[in-house]
Amino acid sequence: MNILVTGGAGFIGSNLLLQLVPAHPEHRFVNLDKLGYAANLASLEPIAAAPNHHFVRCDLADRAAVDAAFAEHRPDAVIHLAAESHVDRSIADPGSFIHSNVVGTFHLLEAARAAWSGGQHVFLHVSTDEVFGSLGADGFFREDTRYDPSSPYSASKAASDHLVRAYHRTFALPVKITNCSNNYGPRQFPEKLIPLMIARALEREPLPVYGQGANVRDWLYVEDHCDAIWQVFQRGRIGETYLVGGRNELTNLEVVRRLCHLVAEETGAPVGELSALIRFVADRPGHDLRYAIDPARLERELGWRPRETFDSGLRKTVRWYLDNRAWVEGIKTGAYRQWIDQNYGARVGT
Ligand code: NAD
Ligand code: TDX
Repeated sequence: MNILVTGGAGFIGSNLLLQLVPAHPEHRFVNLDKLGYAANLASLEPIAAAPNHHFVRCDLADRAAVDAAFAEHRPDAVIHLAAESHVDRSIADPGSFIHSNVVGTFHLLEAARAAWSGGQHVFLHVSTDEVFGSLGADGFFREDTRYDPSSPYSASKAASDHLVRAYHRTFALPVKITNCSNNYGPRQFPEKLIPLMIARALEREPLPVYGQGANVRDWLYVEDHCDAIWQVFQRGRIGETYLVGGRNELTNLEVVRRLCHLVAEETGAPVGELSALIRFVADRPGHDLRYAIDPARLERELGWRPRETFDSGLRKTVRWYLDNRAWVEGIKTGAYRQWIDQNYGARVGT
């Protein structure tokens, strides 16, 4: 089978392809990515020469380029991960989220609709729990939870989910959707909470916690998300949605404190020195209080279970960043420093 994976040079996409390419020589994986700031070809080095992995640089916002990629590679199936993915950047610059996440998804859907008639096809759209907005102290997101996005990022992902469902109902496109909670693990761009805090703790830079650090996220190790994506792709029902999460809720402050302990253990630094770097800074506008997934459908129908605990996954993650300092240093370009100054300069100064 020819499987088009979009966003395959990003965090989740590269981890997914590193699992699938060696394990499935019977499939050909076409990795389509525009190589935006969060992409990293160094993450794909272990599979760069694999005969069943083919990289295509393409921006989904460019309709003609998407049609040309479809015509050349004739995918039987799509796993759609490409998106602008960082909430804070969507507050600073919403337009790029509309182009990539909404218009890009529309172009991909149109290309699949034009190319596929009959036969065995799947369009798996990878989305987020942020489309549901915020929970209060109780309750869980389920497949029938009402959409209520808070940020330009989550609104753009909600719009893309709606488009994907509409193409199923209207044009019988064989779609599936997953909505997953917060991922962490190797190869995540150090703008997201966990890799940002690891990178800054190693440099003894202030650790900026928004508000009082009381917001709750439901963390899942990236390889467990990748397993869920592959199981839904293979065995999930057409037209269905599956929520993915590890039943692992923590406040942001708990996460940052655990990271300080782990980095201290792994490097021999005194934990007090790292914890003293924590700063409570101006909150994110529209900051959702709590996310929590009920993954019962995925567990019941497909037998999915996460393999990592938060302790084991977080330790693996810290070790990966320690063992791959060059990967992080390669990212710390002018553009990265500019983002850090823009988002944290005034906050950490206060
Ligand atoms: P990421 O930012 O690390 O990677 C996204 C990739 O998509 C990058 O390589 C980027 O170059 C590419 N891309 C962006 N716009 C594109 C365009 N217009 N055309 C082609 N390529 C484009 O993000 P990630 O964390 O790997 O997330 C992947 C997907 O999973 C996203 O759709 C995201 O919404 C979803 N998701 C992420 C999480 C999480 O915690 N990271 C949780 C649930 C769902
Ligand atoms: O510097 C920070 N300080 C801080 O307190 C950053 C970057 C984040 N935070 C807080 C905000 C959130 O409550 O930590 C929490 C996690 O923040 P992010 O890592 O930015 O993730 P989040 O906003 O929860 O969204 C993530 O999970 C869902 C991904 O970025 C999305 O792509 C995914 O859809």
